[in-house]
Amino acid sequence: MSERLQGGTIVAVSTPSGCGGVGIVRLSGPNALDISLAIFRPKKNATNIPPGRAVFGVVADPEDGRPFDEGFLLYFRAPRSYTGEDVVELDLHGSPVLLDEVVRLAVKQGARPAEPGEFTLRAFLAGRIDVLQAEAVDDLIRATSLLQAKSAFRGVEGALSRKIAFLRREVISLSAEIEAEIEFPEENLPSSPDRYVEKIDRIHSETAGLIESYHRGRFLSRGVTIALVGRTNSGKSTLFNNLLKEERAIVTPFAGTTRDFLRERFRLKDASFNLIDMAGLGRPGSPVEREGIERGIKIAAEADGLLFLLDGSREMTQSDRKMILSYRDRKVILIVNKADLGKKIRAAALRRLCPGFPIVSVSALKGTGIGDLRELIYRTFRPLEAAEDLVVFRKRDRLFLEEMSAHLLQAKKNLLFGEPIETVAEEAREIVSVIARMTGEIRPDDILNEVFSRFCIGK
Ligand SMILES: Nc1nc2c(ncn2[C@@H]2O[C@H](COP(=O)(O)OP(=O)(O)O)[C@@H](O)[C@H]2O)c(=O)[nH]1
Ligand SMILES: [Mg+2]
Repeated sequence: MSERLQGGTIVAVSTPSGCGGVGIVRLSGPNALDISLAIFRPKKNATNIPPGRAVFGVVADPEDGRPFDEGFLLYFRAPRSYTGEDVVELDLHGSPVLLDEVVRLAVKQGARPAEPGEFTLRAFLAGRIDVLQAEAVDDLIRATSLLQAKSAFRGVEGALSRKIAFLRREVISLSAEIEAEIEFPEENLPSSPDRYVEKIDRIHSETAGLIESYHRGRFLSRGVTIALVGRTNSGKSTLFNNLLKEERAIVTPFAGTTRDFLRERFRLKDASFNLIDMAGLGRPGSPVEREGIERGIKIAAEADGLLFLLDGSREMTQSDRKMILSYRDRKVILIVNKADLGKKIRAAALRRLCPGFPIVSVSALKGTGIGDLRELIYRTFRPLEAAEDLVVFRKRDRLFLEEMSAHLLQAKKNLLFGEPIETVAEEAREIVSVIARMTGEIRPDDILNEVFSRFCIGK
């Protein structure tokens, strides 16, 4: 980290490693342009490089002058760049060998290889973004679904920062009122705990809303976990494979084929799901299967949603009914499988058993009804109502919010129990300092380390 806070010009390959049509080497710092022009030769002998315009040219080792690639140089003059410093991007062919060579040459010319997140750190140090926005940049890069990416982008734009700034203003105005009451007791300002309490409640409910959003954020970043449950041989593994569109799980006509559980990620539209296949519930045929069933029950208990499979070509048994009812309080889709073999289970009977659960009839083997099922899965288990929802993705931020919440509750308690008003003012000051740590306004090194060291190199 000590190195991170030093100046100088940094360089890194900013595109992912591997071959691609285009690869970008990025430099930032006072000598970004000079260093680049030692390696990059514009085709048209440009005496000055205009900022914000692509200049065509070749790259070469200054020692032998022989070009080894061609591409564009883009110059962003300070302070109008991502980092707030002079930034140059060299747009070349996406060959790792070639891009590494350009970085090596830039280092020879006096640049320093960038550490993970150092470009974004510089943007932060230049005051272009706060820590919350920097985190959002990383969330955006690492998003596993479009929904998460869209939500993270709102953070990059500063939606969470603005919300926190708003809460800060509210706390400061509360504390100003209280301070006035303390400072000028002779003016006999009416002490108004009710009004203070009301204000604290409002700030607290906004804070609690953000804390709550963290759970949705986890769905967005980790995917919603859905477990396939039902009796053995109902077709869980067949459906698992069908939903994933690959032959992942072993399928046989023998009961008890699946014992270990399988977990695979799949995407539906803008959302990401983790699907789990496991042993069929019911009476185990072997000790191995028994272990599988016990794990299965645990997995089902922890999953965010359940797909309950029934073999529709057979009558429902009493144990099927009991099993379904045991999941009464969960998010469940009831699936009547093996529709191609004729229907022994009537939807009406199922509906009576569990009025709240959506029911769909499919043939996992033939693939009929799978489109409807996908649509239903998406509608039932989709993590967010709208990408516009403000979401807190980071545990770090959740912890700060929880700290705020604790101080707010303490302040309220002090008011209600008639503690001296100074103690309430003290809580308000604590909250402002928590917010300052959260946004990076106060920035001890450990915060910087925690936030930026997890970035990719080149961002
Ligand atoms: N006819 C028919 N057979 C199916 C269907 N789905 C699964 N099966 C068969 O049922 C048997 C058990 O399937 P499997 O997926 O292993 O069930 P699991 O034990 O619940 O995982 C296999 O022989 C499958 O081919 C279906 O929709 N129609
Ligand atoms: Mg199976």
